[in-house]
Amino acid sequence: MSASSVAPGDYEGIRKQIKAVLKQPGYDDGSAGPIFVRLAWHASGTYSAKPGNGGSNGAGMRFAPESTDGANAGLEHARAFLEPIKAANPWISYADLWTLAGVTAVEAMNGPKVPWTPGRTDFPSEKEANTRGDIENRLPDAAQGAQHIRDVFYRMGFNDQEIVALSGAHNLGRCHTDRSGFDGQWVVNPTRFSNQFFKLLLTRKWVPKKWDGPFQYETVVAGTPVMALPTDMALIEDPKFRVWAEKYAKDQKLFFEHFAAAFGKLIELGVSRDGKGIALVAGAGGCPFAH
Ligand code: DDH
Repeated sequence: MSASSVAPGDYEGIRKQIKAVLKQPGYDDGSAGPIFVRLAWHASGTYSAKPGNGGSNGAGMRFAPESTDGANAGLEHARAFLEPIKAANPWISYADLWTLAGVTAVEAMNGPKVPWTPGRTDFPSEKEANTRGDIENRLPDAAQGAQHIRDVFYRMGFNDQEIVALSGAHNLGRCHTDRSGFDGQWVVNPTRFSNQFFKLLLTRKWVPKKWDGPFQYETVVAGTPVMALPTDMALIEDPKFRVWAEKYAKDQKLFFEHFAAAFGKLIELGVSRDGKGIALVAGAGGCPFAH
C-alpha cells in the first residue's frame, strides 16, 4: 500500500498511516509492530545523561556508525516499512516518525497509550550526526547480567522499577539468528502486548537451550516453544528487579501504566525543545548549542 500525504502537523493522520503499514504478511509474525517498538527504543537508548548526548533526536541511525552497529541489525526493515510515509510526508522528521511508530505500534497491539510529543529534528548528514561524540556500544548486551543492565539504564537516568517495566517490551516480537544470534519469541502471541512475559519468567521451568548458538533459556507453553535471554532471567534472579517482575506478573494494569511512563520518558531523552517546541540538532537550521 502506498502512503498518502497529510497536512503538515497532522500527527493523527501520520498515526493512521503507521497503523496501515503494521500489517506485513510474510514478515515475521505478520506485523511490523514489534520491530517499530525496537526501532524507537534503539533510536533513543543511545542516550547518556553524562555527557548529555545520544537519544532519538537527530535520527542518527540513518548513518554509520549507528546504522552499522551490530546491535541495530534488522532495524533496516523497520526503517524501510516507514519510508513510504516519510516520502509522502517530508515535513515530518525521521526522529519523530520512528518514535511515533513505536508508540502507535504499542497501542495498536493492545498496549497502553504512551505519551508522545513532536518537535525532533534530523541531522542533515552523517557529518552533523557525528558531531555528537562517541555514542557507540551503548545498547545492552543480552549475554550479560543485572550489573550490566543497571550500568546501561542508570546511564540514561532510569531506576530499577523503570528498567523492569521497560524490559516487559519483550512480550513483543522475537529474536532472529541472523540479527542477534538468539532465536525465538518470548511469549505465545508475540504481537499482543500483555504481562505474559513476566508470568512465564516466574512460573515456568526454564532450561538452557541445547544448540550451537549463544546461551539462552527455553521452555514450551501449550505446544509453543518460547525463549528467555540471560538479561531477561536477571529480572527474576536479582532481588530488587524481582520485586517489580512479581508486581507486573500479578497486575497488568500497573505494568501498562509504568511501561507507558517509562517508554514515554525513553523517547524524550536528550530532546530539548525551544519556545516553539522545536528540538534543533547540529546542522538542522540553527545553532543547536544556543539553547
Ligand atoms: Fe530488546 N532485544 N533488549 N528491548 N527488543 C531483542 C528484541 C526486541 C535486549 C536484547 C534484545 C529492551 C531491552 C533489551 C524489544 C524491545 C526492547 C533482541 C532480538 C535482543 C537480543 C533481536 C533480533 O535478533 O532480532 C536486551 C539485552 C535488553 C536489556 O534491557 C537488557 C527494551 C528496554 C525494549 C523496549 O522496547 C522498551 C523488542 C520489541 C524486540 C523484538 C524485535 C523484533 O524484531 O521482533
